[in-house]
This record gives sequence, C-alpha cells and structure tokens, in this order.
Amino acid sequence: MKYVPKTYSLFMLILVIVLWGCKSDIDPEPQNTEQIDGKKTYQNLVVGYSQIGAESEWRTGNTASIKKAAESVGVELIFSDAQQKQENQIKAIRTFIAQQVDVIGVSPIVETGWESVFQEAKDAGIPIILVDRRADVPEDLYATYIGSDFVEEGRKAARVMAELLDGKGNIVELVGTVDSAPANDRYVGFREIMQNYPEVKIIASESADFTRAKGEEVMQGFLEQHGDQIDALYAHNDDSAIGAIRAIEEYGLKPGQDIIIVSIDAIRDAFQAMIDGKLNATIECNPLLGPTFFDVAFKVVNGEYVPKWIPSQESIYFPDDAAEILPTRKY
Ligand code: GYE
Repeated sequence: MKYVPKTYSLFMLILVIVLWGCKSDIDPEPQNTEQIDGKKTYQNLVVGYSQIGAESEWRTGNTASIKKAAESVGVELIFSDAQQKQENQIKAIRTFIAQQVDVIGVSPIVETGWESVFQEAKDAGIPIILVDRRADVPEDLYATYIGSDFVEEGRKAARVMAELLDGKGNIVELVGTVDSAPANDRYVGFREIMQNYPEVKIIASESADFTRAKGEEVMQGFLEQHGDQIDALYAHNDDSAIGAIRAIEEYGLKPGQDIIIVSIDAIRDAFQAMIDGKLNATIECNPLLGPTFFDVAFKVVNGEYVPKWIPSQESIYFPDDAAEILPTRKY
C-alpha cells in the first residue's frame, strides 16, 4: 500500500466537510424543487396558457416548446387553444382567473381589446405574461413581454429584398393576421426601409392570415391582376410564402427566379424551399419560447425582478447554406 502522509489525509477530510457544507449552494436551482420561505416552486405552480391556434408551423413549434418545457420543469399547465378567435382567448383567461391559477401566459391574436380582461386578472392578483405577441395595453397590466422585435424583422426583410432587387421593382405583399402585432409591425418596418428606394413599388398588399391556404389564394389573385409585372413577393411568414409558391408555379412562373421571395420565421419547410431554389431568404423569428416562459413565470410569481421585454435573438438565412443548416433546425 502506498504511504499517505497524515497531513494530506487530514486536509482531504477537511475538504470533504467543507464541500458538504456548501452542497446546497452548488445544487442546480434548488429553489425550484424545495419550498423556501413560502415561495412557489415549479412543483406547485399552476400556469394557464392561452394559445392562438395552429395556423402555421411556427405556431405548432411554439405550442410544442411550451408543452415540452412545462413537462420538463414539472409545472401544472392548463393549455387552451383559441382556434383563431379572440373571444375564445378572453373566455380562457376568465376561466383561468376562476380557477385561481398562479400566472397566465397569453399570445394575443390581435393587439387591441385586452384591457378589461387583463384588468380582471390584475384585480385577482394573477400576473399576465405576454408571449410571442404584444397587446396594446398600459404597462401595468402585464408583467413582461417575451418575444421578437417584429418591426426589426420587417426592416431586415426590406434590406434583403432591396439588395436582391438591386433597388428597383414591383413588390406584392402577403400580410399576416389583420391587427396582429407581427402583421402591423412587419408592415411598418418594411416600409420604413423601402422609403429610401424610390424605384421600389409595393403594388398590392393583402392579408393571408399567416396560412398556406390563404397565401395560395391571395397570390392567385395578385397574379391574375398583375401577372408579369410582379418582380417580388414579401410574405409576413413562411407558410403564406409556401402557399404563394404553389400559386406561382400553377401560373407558370418560377418562384425564386421570376419572382423573388423573402419571408419571415425560418421554419424547416422554408429551408427546403431555399434548397429547391424557390425562396430567396427567410428572416428568423424564434418560436421556442417555452423554457424562457416558465423561467420568467417562476420569477414573476416569486416577486423577482424581470425586465419589461425579453427579446429573442434572431438571424437571416439564405439558400447558400440552407442544406447545411436544415438538419439543425428545431422547428
Ligand atoms: O410569424 C406566424 C405565426 O406571432 C410571430 O404567428 C408569430 C407569427 C408567426 O402564425 O407564422
């Protein structure tokens, strides 16, 4: 047996005792598993969540992220799908209030019409967290907004489009859901940049409600009306662009070549469309908000500070590296 000096053994013993004493400090997030000073834990947190529906792949990716994160942290999630109706979201929030949930997450389908129901939640002492979309309400009616800068996404789309068009051409636009924050802001941000390009014209603009079916239908109308005059399409989301791609092909033109297309979200199918040469760029909008949402919900119910806006970090993707990136995409 090797000789171990006595002082060395003593040192090891002291080290073990010291480390044991520090154990609770190095455990990962112990406050989330043990009840400390009457604070809420993930295990006794009840969260109501009002989702818009399932209009796009972005949305289904967002729902999956929220449900998966709820399961992994162990909260009780009461999930409600509003099937594209604001009145269903309002009903869901009222039900959550009656159920006395600890916190409510909501992705408001449109920006306006939330004040009274948010006030009801506030009066009941239940904080509201806006996820994905903002609502046009006074700041004291919600704890925080977790999501993207949609105006900036519109600006990014315009910068990319202006470059692809070499500063001139006729654009048609597929707007998102009327009155929704992303539709309003992507509309504004795009025009803010395009006003610097006098030879770029937006010749038609209509809502496609963020869906493939509507994207196809509205693009058909644009083609019937403007045909060969259309140089480019700006779509507020990839799903509506993918619908429009079908319409362009049916019309006998080549999407991505005869008509330049830039859209927003960066879903997996957009990468496939870029690989196929049918889409020229996609501006990323991250739907994977589940983990941040529960982290923030935990902080809010326990009275910890959270900033009024928790923005997402997002990139722009082009056909050149689409094949390499597609396998890494999670939505
Ligand atoms: O871009 C679209 C979805 O609110 C950011 O909603 C979200 C938008 C997204 O239906 O695909």
